[in-house]
Amino acid sequence: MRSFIAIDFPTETVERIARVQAGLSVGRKVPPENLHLTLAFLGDQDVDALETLDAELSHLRAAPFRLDLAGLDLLDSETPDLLYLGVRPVPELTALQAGVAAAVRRAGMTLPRRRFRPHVTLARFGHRFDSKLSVPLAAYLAQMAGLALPAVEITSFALFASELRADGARYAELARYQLGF
Ligand code: 3AM
Repeated sequence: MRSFIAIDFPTETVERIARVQAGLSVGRKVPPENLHLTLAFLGDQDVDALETLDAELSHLRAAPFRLDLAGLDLLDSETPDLLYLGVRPVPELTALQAGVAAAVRRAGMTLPRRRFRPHVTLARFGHRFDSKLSVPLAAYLAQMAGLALPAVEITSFALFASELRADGARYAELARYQLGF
């Protein structure tokens, strides 16, 4: 099962993010039910491995925190793959991600080597970025400059399965973990 660990958001935040996406006329928008902040991408895992991981994650102790969703940005501005909402780094998020990564390793799984860059993907443009998208994208980003969303209280995170379908990814929550001591 293709799986990952992520923070998802309360309905009010999802609705606000969807309103931000509504102004975008290009790219494949992430549907509201898929909006998340990835803490760890696990790739294909069997049920036994996920059960071991579930036990590890159940023991994780991390503090709830307030997350500030900052401005919009493009991953690789020349030929962007995706548009994302930035996240103001806070020590609690860094500590949570480190704790999750340690739990994943204790469960015998390996993590991608890339550095953790917290973000919420809003839209994808595909590997062959079409330069015709540049103008509408630049206009959209200019219109959205200074975007500020209300801070969101993060009180849990979850383990998700991701099924890749022709019409996009379908996520299913496998387990949820409350933050707190
Ligand atoms: O947080 P986002 O939506 O940017 O891109 C995938 C998505 O990230 C990422 O895991 C999240 C849930 O699918 N992902 C997919 N394949 C990956 C890989 N091989 C990956 N991250 C790292 N390595």
